[in-house]
Amino acid sequence: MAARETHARPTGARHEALGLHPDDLLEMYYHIALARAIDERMWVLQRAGLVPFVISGQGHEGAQVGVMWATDRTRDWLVPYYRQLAACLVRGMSARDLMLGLFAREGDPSSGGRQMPAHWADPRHRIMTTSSPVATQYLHAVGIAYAAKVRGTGELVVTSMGEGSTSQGDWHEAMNFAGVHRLPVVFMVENNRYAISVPTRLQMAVEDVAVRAAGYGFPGVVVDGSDVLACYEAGREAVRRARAGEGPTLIECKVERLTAHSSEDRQEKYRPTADLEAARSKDALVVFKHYLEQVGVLDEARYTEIYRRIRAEVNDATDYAEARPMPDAATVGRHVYAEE
Ligand SMILES: Cc1ncc(C[n+]2csc(CCOP(=O)(O)OP(=O)(O)O)c2C)c(N)n1
Ligand SMILES: [Mg+2]
Repeated sequence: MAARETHARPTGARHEALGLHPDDLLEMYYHIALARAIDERMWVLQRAGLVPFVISGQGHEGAQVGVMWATDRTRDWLVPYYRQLAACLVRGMSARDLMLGLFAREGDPSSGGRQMPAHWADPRHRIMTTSSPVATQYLHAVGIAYAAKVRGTGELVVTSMGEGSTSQGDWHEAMNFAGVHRLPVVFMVENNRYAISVPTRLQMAVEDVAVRAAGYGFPGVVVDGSDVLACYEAGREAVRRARAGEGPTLIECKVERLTAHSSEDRQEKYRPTADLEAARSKDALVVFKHYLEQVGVLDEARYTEIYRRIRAEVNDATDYAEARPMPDAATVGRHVYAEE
């Protein structure tokens, strides 16, 4: 984290009540903007035929950065889902790491170039591998949280998924087990109102996923995912509860999916244009920038500097990953069959 150069006087602004320094806010904004820039570059590379597939975190970044900012990046765990590019950046993965995975190159920390894109993992940063069947990550998170509790390590686990995935039995089993054993886990649901083309009203008979937490004996809260500070505040309280042995919390962030489900989807087939336009007005990247300008933390010079840094990082990561070799063909059986 950058040295604290800013010494603004107290103004009664929301971030001050949360104990966030202006330099924290700038770092949070940088992570949101970097995630967006990497994601946008991924689409360009996919459309150019250089990489096979993209599934986007665009519209989810503010919620992820807000909640993750409340965790301890040296000891807590993340069991991510495919839209959590921004969460992985907060945990310490670099633009190069992410691009290595996209290009499936040697040295990709997620899988050594073996998994499809967006199946994030990084043992160096306690990011557990993302499984393709949705909702399995909640079970993995609960297993890690159970181990942390038994061992008394004081660690906690954050995991996340979309609202559609909460229809899976795995989700309910994980919620129940975590509630019974009061496990140190922060459950996120990133509710973007669609599961591919299926809208929420065809997926569940309640308005908010969060109400279901009551059935498992712990709190569920709804947060506006475009409000980064509100997400941070919810994350902080969930982390406090987990650390104090009070058990899990479910944080439902209402977010917007700003792209099609993936590069294999055409959302204009099922999503009205007005719906997408309304979503764009709830983009945390824009909303948070306005906040930072209002409280005098972000000015033209800082903004230009942040984007100069981001452009350089994304260009470097793209060139670096593209130039790396493919994994050695002789290692094709690694992690599948035992090696001599
Ligand atoms: C068990 C399982 N069923 C179906 C799929 C195919 N699938 C991948 S993503 C997805 C939609 C998930 O929607 P949601 O949980 O709302 O997450 P979002 O993509 O909207 O963030 C589906 C059905 C899968 N990967 N795993
Ligand atoms: Mg969804």
